[in-house]
Amino acid sequence: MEDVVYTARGTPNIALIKYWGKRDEGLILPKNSSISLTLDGNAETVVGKAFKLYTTTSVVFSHKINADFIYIDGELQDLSNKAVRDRFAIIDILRGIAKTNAHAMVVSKNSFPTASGLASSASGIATLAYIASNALDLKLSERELSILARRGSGSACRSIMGGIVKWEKGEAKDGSDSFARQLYTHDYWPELLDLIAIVSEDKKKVASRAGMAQTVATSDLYRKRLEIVDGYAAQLEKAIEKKDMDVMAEIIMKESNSMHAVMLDTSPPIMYLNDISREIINAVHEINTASGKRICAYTFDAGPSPHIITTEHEKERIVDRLLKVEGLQSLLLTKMGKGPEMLQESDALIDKSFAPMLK
Ligand code: 2P0
Repeated sequence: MEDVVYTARGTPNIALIKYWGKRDEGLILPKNSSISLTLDGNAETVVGKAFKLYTTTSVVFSHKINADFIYIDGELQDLSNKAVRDRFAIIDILRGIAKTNAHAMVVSKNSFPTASGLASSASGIATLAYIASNALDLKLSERELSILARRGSGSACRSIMGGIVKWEKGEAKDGSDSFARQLYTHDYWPELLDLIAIVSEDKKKVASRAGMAQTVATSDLYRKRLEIVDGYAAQLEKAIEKKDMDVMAEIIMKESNSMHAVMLDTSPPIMYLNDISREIINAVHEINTASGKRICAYTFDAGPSPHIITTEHEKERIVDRLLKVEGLQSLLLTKMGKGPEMLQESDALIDKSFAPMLK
């Protein structure tokens, strides 16, 4: 399998029950279980700049390369830096499984702004785990792939599969029971939509990895969150089973607020939301109050841009309201997607002489 360029694309996920805090920093084991929707990369632009939500990654393992080279959005990653090396530890793990010492050339590009709170690390690391294991012909199970992706970035373990996904926190010290599994396929609830209201494309000031460690170390409110969050997950699973948007919306919003509350309780406080985020929070509550039931919910990642979860039937009135928000940069519409997929040779980002094509 060596010396052949393989290419795949994957997509971000949006957590409805959030992962924020590790019980093991090295193995990336979470304090609580989390639930997410894997997104369809083929987002529609309602207004503003057109984005698709794909990470496309090409990889080749070869003895003709004298070191590992990893390019993300045209930038060569500095593998002499330990934090960067840790992100890409899965290359070494895979080499160990495949019993090869071939070096890897990886070229990856996001069709959306990196590190703006749009889960580029989930999408990027999940796609890398998927394509690098394929390139080495390892035929890993979804469970093994999820554990592998987790080693690069926690939330990446959920982007290995499509639809509605649960990352079970697990109990084992070695992380062998901490992986994501699919609760429902992408077509379980075709009317379910995600409207992504982009309110800023700036790079975030506090990286999730450092931020969550700081929360675990300093937030008292965080202990309370850990008592509550698994209960939210169980309630959400039931609401999803019944396709009960009213109950689901309440849990999704409370859960997002819970995470941002412990961020604020961190010392020094972590504040990802801005005035436009807060205006959208109010708008969503206004819409729900006027409807007499909850028809939509906001949820924020580690960034100021909300995802508004709703259904096709309610789309127009919510879009109309969001378009009135001053400062909204783009509005994207997507739904659940299928997870990573192989692409053709013609989509490769590495040419036949192993030169990166930074297109
Ligand atoms: C999540 N986030 O569940 C939460 C919600 C951000 C807010 O997972 O240190 O990039 O690589 O495991 O996965 C972002 O954290 O952190 C994240 P690491 P990751 O989606």
